[in-house]
Amino acid sequence: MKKWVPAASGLLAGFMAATVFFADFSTGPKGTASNDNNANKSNAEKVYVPYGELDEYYMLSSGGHSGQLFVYGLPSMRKIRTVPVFSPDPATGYGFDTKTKEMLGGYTWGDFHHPAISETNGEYDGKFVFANDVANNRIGVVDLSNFHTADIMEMPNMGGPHAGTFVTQNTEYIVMPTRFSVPIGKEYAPLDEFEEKYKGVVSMVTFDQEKKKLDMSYQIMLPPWSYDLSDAGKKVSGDWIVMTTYNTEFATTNNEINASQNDRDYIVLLNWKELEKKVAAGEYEEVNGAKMIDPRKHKGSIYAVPVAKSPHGVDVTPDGTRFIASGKLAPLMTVFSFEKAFEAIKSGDFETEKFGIPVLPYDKIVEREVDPPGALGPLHTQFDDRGNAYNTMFISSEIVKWKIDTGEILDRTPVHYSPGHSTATEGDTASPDGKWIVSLNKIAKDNFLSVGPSHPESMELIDISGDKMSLTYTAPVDPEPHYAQTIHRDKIKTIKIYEKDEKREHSVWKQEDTRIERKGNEVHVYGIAMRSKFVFDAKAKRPDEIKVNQGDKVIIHLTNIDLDQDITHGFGIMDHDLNYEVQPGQTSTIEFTAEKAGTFPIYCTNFCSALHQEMSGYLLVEPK
Ligand SMILES: [Cu+2]
Repeated sequence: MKKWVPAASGLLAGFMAATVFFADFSTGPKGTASNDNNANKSNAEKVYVPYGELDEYYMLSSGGHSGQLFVYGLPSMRKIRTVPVFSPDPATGYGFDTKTKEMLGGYTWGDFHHPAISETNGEYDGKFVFANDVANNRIGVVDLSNFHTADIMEMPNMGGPHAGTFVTQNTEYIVMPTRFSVPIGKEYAPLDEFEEKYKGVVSMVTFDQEKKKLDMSYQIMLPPWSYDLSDAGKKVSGDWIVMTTYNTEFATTNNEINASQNDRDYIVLLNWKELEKKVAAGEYEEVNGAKMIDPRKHKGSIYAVPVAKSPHGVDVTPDGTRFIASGKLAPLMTVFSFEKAFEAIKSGDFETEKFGIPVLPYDKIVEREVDPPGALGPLHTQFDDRGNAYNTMFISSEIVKWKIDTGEILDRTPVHYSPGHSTATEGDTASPDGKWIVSLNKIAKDNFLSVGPSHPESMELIDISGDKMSLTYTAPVDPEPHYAQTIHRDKIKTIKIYEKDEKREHSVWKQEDTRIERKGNEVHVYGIAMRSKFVFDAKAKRPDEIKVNQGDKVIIHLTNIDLDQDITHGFGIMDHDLNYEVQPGQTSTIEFTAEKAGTFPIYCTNFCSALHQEMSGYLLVEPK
């Protein structure tokens, strides 16, 4: 194991300065596996996916402030696709066509933290993946039938949904608790009035899978603590949500010191089934368009559990009986029992009350504290299929495997370096697969070719199928993933082409139906893209010409009538900052004002055939 020495004395200072020096940079994945199941396979063989075969898992990883979703194959760790969610992407035209531009709402970035795959009975069902935007109070959803963003919604009354995204066990709700407390509606209020006027708000979002629409069901007003991570219960705890908090000190400045004074912060326990009933019974106030429930006025469904200071992750065990909080500043994992919490709630056994929220007695809820010697900075817990938990240790740069039922430490492996989250195969479900875990490392200096002072981050693949963990492979990654979920490939069912829907608005399926219609200053183009040409108006002298007057509003509806897999066409207009794509069978619309007079080539930007180079046309803008 690597030795670590904090830059300043004391764990707190060392962690906060985030300047940790490692004595040994030489340990990395070794050439041979020590794992029993794979004793005869080298690490290279374990991750090699031969030509013609597919990876067994999809890893859906947050792209941090790139606003994108990264899709990796496991175990090869090959990047399969980048899916833009909160940021425009010229490669796919996302944020350029009318629909997606409207969905982005004028933002050009978002801070994507925690992907959550939709669940049925506590299992990933492979239909959708939800994501939070911490920067702009948004939630997004990617349709896993086409790996495109289907909807984005901005949430009122929030200060950054960091603690989400997590879904309840049948995707009844997507839970989005706030990181930065703000006054409701973000109205002006001096920081001296923090405790009284600022609030932490939890948004309970629903998703209509047929209409592919997000909606706000209700919000919960909570004290101005910071909500860090959350998880939803399963089975016996299926009606509950758990969330960690920090800054129960109400610090408003120098938070790295001032928000770490109390020995204990809280886990907030919410019963969403009960809250749902209260909202249905009208026990809410309308606040900026949201149904807001205040626990001080409507008791009986929100409780607090004291926990070691400044916790980060809280994760529910696959069987739903326990929740495990990880320390960040306290070097231990705490295992709490849902059953014991339910007993305390039933018998009204509360040690105190904070903001009208009953606080359950720590000693009566806790099952055990797990404190591996020398392991520091536990952040997150993942699970296997054999009753074991795996914790990332940010400061001591390792993953610790331990037995949930006994707290016994079974194994430890170094990672390189400073792991945040990790993702195990099917690791957040009621039945994890126990095959692989990927450590998402925040720092990876000296591991890859340098690209300058800022080095690539890394993701390390660890075989967890045997008794001992085996560090198998490491891959660099763009900045800066936070979390990922890993789903078996059998659960993902992608469509081959978009259905040929002749009634689809603005679609054209035959060359002879293409046309350019003028309505005052608006020019509507109903065109097609096919190998290897554009047809905007079949009856015109030049069917691939769009001629407008300077100042016209131009609306181009383009349908790709090549109904073959993977024959995607692009549509770029020179000097206009415009490029969008139409996948097979898709109709997309782009709008712009022809401000500049002149001659502008149009070309297909997505290689489609041998005569792709010829797939072009002209936009002619006649001067005023
Ligand atoms: Cu083309």
